[in-house]
Amino acid sequence: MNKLLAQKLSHSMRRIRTVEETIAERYSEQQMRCPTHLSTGQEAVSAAVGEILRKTDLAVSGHRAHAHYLAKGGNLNAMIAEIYGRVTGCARGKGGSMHLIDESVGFMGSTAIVGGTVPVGVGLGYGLKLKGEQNIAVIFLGDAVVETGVFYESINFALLKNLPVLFVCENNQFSVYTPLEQRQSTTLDIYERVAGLGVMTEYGNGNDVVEVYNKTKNMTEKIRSGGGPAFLQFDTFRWREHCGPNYDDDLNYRETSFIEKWRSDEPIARFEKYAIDTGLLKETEIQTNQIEIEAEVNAAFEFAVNSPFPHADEASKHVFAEQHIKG
Ligand SMILES: Cc1ncc(C[n+]2csc(CCOP(=O)(O)OP(=O)(O)O)c2C)c(N)n1
Repeated sequence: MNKLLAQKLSHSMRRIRTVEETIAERYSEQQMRCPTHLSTGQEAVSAAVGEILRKTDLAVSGHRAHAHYLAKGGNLNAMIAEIYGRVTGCARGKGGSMHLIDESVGFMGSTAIVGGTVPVGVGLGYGLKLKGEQNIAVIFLGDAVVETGVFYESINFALLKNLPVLFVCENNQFSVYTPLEQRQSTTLDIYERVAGLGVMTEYGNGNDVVEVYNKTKNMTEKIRSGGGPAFLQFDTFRWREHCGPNYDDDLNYRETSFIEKWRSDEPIARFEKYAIDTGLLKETEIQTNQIEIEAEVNAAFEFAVNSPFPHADEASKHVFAEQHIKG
């Protein structure tokens, strides 16, 4: 760890959190009219993986995609405008929070269908391999994706073709309100089951950005040198409700002791304590950084609010069906 990397990781995690918390704060203004799945508390995985990926690598995600899109270099103004349904949005205001895309930075899309982008990511990896490039395809997924059939088909194909694909599983231990142990056999942990399929795997604390960084770096190097697909499992914790801007701890689907354990080990405070204690960062630098981030985020919301809605003529433009018919 050096100072520059420490600055980047702190900046990236704070930027993601500030974006998510500003969405939560402003959601009740009723101008963001799409569902939003926030990543507050889960910032470390995106920040660390985002630092390692190259612009020419490709990434896909699911419904909880804001952090992945930003970490891959997606445009903040375009993301907020997308959530506001404006024509300046990254999907021209037609996708909303769950359908982010920016091909110019290799963020190849996110969808609301759990597991839906897994085969897409594997296909992207196949394309990269055929082109003989050293780039990799990253698939961000939640723990519930491991319950879908397409996940296993995709792993099989990635292995069969020895594809440069990295599966990054953020295990926040819940699928909406249902805990992992009511959905999956826990005889083996997720990464142990996946290892049984023959994939390189690694497991770590998803709230420890240094651990995520080191383990991901190590794995991406193996993939780039032809080692085939790999699966990373990072355990973490979502602060807010599954979908929406609120806290829902009053519903009691997560034990208070569980919430307190994870909240007390949250990724930003954990990392910055380490960085300050070891002289990598100063408190004043962090504060200045936060002020700059807030200015950037506020400007993005201003951009969105002042952008026009798409014209009605655009309704059937830039959609798959139209492309297909014209095809
Ligand atoms: C195929 C499919 N089944 C069910 C749903 C409803 N659904 C939306 S999000 C979600 C939970 C996903 O959990 P996980 O993948 O662990 O991600 P997290 O929300 O915890 O980040 C479910 C079941 C869906 N969108 N798609």
